[in-house]
Amino acid sequence: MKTSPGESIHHRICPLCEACCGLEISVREGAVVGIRGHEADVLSRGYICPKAVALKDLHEDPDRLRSPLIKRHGTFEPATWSQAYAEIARRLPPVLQEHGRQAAGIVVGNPAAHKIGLGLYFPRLARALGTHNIFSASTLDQIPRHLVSGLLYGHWMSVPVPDIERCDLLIVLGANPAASNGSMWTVPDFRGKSKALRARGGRLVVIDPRRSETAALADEHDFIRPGADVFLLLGMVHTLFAEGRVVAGRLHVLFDGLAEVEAAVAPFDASAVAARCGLSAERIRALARALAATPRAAVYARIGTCTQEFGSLCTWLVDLLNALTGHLDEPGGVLFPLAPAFAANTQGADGVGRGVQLGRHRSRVGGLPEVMGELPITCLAEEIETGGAGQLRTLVTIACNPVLSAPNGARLAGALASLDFMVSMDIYVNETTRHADVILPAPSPLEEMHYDVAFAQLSWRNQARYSAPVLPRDPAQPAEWQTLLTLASIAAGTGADADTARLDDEFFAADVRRQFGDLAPRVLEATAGLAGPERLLDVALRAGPYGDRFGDRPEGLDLAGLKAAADSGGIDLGPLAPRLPALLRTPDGRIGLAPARLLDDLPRAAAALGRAAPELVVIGRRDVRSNNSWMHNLPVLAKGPMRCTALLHPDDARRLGLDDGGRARIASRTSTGERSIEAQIQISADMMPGVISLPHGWGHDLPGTVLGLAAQRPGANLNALMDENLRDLPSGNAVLTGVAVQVTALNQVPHAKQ
Ligand SMILES: Nc1nc2c(c(=O)[nH]1)N[C@H]1C(S)=C(S)[C@@H](COP(=O)(O)OP(=O)(O)OC[C@H]3O[C@@H](n4cnc5c(=O)[nH]c(N)nc54)[C@H](O)[C@@H]3O)O[C@H]1N2
Ligand SMILES: Nc1nc2c(c(=O)[nH]1)N[C@H]1C(S)=C(S)[C@@H](COP(=O)(O)OP(=O)(O)OC[C@H]3O[C@@H](n4cnc5c(=O)[nH]c(N)nc54)[C@H](O)[C@@H]3O)O[C@H]1N2
Ligand code: SF4
Ligand SMILES: [Mo]
Repeated sequence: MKTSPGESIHHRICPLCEACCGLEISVREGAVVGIRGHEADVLSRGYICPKAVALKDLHEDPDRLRSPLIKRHGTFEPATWSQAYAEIARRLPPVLQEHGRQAAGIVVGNPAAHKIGLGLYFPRLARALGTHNIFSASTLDQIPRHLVSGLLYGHWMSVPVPDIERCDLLIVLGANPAASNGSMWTVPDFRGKSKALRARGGRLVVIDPRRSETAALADEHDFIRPGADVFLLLGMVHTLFAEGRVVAGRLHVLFDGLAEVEAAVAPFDASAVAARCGLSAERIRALARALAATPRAAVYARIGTCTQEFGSLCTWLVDLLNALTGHLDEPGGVLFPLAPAFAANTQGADGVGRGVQLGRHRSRVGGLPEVMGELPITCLAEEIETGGAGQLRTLVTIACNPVLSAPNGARLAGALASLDFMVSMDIYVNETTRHADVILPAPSPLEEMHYDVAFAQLSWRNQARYSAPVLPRDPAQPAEWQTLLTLASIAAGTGADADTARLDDEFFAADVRRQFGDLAPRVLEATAGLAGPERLLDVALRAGPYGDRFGDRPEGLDLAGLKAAADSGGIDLGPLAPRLPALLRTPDGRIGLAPARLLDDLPRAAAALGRAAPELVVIGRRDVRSNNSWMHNLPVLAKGPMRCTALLHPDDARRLGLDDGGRARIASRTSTGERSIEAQIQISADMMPGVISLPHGWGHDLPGTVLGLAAQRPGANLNALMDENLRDLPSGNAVLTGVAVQVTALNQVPHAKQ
C-alpha cells in the first residue's frame, strides 16, 4: 500500500453489516481520505461493498449529533454531558419510584450488534433497571433462528452456517446475500464465493418471489408464493420420509423425535402443498431428492422466511432438512463456527448444558411469552398505551428506530409521545428519537475500538480480528459503554456522578468471581491495566477455545496478540469443522428434533394451507446502497436513482393501470385499521405476478426529524402497511412479508421523478 506524506493507514472492521469486512482507511490531517478493502484480511480478503465508503460521510455528516440534546418546551437544545445526565437523574428515578421497575423499558436496535460497547454493556443497564420490558429489533428479524437453535442445540447462538467453499449444492430461501451481504451468516463476498461454487460444478438454487440479485447468480430460481415456504419445506421433509431418503448419518445416535417428525409432516405430501407454494409437486420432490443425493449440500434461509407467519417452523424445517440428509455438522454442509470469544457453546462442560428457558415472563397486555429475555417489539405500543400496574411510562432506546422499522409506526409514535420520560442513545434526531426528552450521542465508529462479539460466532471461517480506533474521540464524548454505566448508576439510584471506571471495575470483578471462582484472583491480576470492553475481550479470548488460559497455554490467543495482528489482517483460525456433540448444551446432551413448542404450531399451518392466497401481497427487499432506516442521509449512498420503489410484474401493472415511474396508493387492512402509503411504481419482470416488493426503513417525511438529505427523498414507509398483531407465535417475531394489499393508481406521469 502506497501512502503519500502525512498519510496514515488504519485497519478497521466495517460496522455496517454482518459481513464484517476488513477495511483499509487512509487518514490525512485528521480526515479520512480513502477507504478500500483490506486485501490481507483473513475473513473478507479485500472485499467491500459501496456502503463501506459511506463511513466517511457518516463521520462527517453535519446532522450526526456531536453533543447531547435536552428537550425543553418541545424543542431540542444542545447540552453538555453533565447537564444531560443531570436531567436524566432528575426525571427517571421518580418514575421508577412511583410506578415500579416494570414501568421502564429498553428498546435495542440493530447497530448494537456492531458496537462492542453497546452489546457488552447493555445488560448492565438492563439489570440496573430491573425490568422485564426488553425489546429489540430481533423480534423483527432473526428470533425464530435463535429459538430453533435454543431448542435443538441448547443455546441461542448455536447457528449452523453453510460451508460454502466445499458445498456442491446450496439452496437459498428468503435471503438475498448478493445485496444484503448475508445474515446470521457472516460471509463477505457471497457473490465471489457462489461463483466459485458454480465454477467447480456446484449448483446454486434460489427460492424467492423476486428474481433477486442472488437469484440472478443462481443455476435455478423458483418463484414461491410469499409466506408459503413452510409448506414447501414440509413437502420436502415429507418427501424424504415417503421415499426412504432419510440418511442415517453420524448424528443419528444423537437424534430424538424422528418418528414424531415423520408423523407431524404426514399431512403435507408435496402434492398437497404445491398449489399453495406455486412450485409443482414434482419440483418440490426433486429439490428434496437433490438435497439427499448430493453428498455436500446445504439449505440456508433468512429474513424472508423468518419474518412470516410460520417463521419458527420454517427455520426448524430448514435445520431438519440439513439434519435428515446428513448435511448437519458436515464439511460441505452446514457447520457451527468455533468462535474465539464470548460463545456460550464453548463454555462449561462439553456436550451438555442447561438448555434454554422460555416464557419466564409474559407481556402484560398481550400475554406473549419472552424468548431469549425479550418481548415482541410489536407489543411495545400497547404496553405504553394500556393503563394499570406495570404500564410502561419511561423508555431508553438504544440505536433503534422502531417508528420506521416496526409495524404501525404511527401508533408507536403516538405512544412514545405519551411517555413520562424517554432517553435515546442515538446519533440522529430521527423518526423515533424526536420523541425523546434527552438524546445521548455516540462516537463515530471510526473513533472506537471494535471486535465482533456476535458475528465471529456466525462466520464462514473461524477467525479473530480486532480494530483500534482510527481517529481520536472528542474528550467530552464518552464511549457508549461509559454512557450505559452512567445510566445504570442513575437507574440503580446511585446518581449521575458515578465514577464509571470504578463501576466498571466492580462489575468486572463480580463477573470474574462468578465465572472463574477460585481462579478469579489470577484472572484479575492478568488483566490489570485494562478496562471497558477491551478487558472483557481479553478475558473472553484467553478463556476461549484458542486462548492462552491466562498463561497455561502461552502460544494461545490474548488481546495483545490480536492487536498485534490487526494490520496483517487478523488471525485465521481455519475452516469450520464438525463440532457435534461437544457443542450441545441441551440438558440431556441430545438433539430433540421434534420440540413440542414447534409441533404445537403445525395445526395452525395445516389450517393456513386451506386458506385462499390473496390476489396481491407485499414483500420486502434490501438495496446494496441502503441500510435499514438510517443510512439515507449519507451523500455517497443517497445519490443515483430512487431506491424506495414498489416493484411489480408487468401483468399486474397492466391490470391495475399502473405506469412505470407513476405513483400509486398501496393499502392494507390490518387488525387495527386500514392504512395506506404512496409509492413510486417500478415495473419489473423479475417479480412474481401477484407480488409487490418495497424496501423498509423509508418514510423520512415526519415532522421534527433532523435528516436534511434523507428528507429530500423521503420514500414510503412499508411498515405502515404491516399489522402489529400478526406474529409468528412460537417466537413472537413480526410478520413482515406476504401481507395482502390493494394498489390503486394515483397520478400517471410516466417520467415523474420522486
Ligand atoms: N418491513 C420490514 N421491516 C423490517 C425489516 C424488513 O425486512 N422488512 N427488517 C428488520 C430488521 S432485519 C432489522 S435488523 C430492523 C432494524 O431495526 P432498527 O434497529 O430499529 O433500525 P435501524 O434502521 O437499524 O436503526 C438504527 C438506529 O441506530 C442509530 N445508530 C446508528 N449508529 C449508531 C451508533 O453507533 N450508536 C447509536 N447509539 N445509535 C446508532 C440510527 O440513527 C438509528 O436510529 O428493521 C426491521 N424492520
Ligand atoms: N444493503 C443492505 N444490506 C443489509 C441490510 C440493508 O438494509 N441493506 N440490512 C441488514 C440486516 S439488518 C439484515 S437482517 C440482513 C438481511 O439479509 P437477507 O436475509 O439476505 O434479507 P433481504 O436482502 O431482505 O432478502 C430477503 C429476500 O427474501 C425474499 N422474500 C420475501 N418474502 C419471502 C417469502 O415469503 N419467501 C421467500 N422464500 N422469500 C421471500 C425477498 O424477495 C428478498 O430477496 O441484511 C443486512 N444487510
Ligand atoms: S458488505 Fe457490509 S461489512 Fe462489508 S463493506 Fe459492505 S457494509 Fe461493510
Ligand atoms: Mo436485521
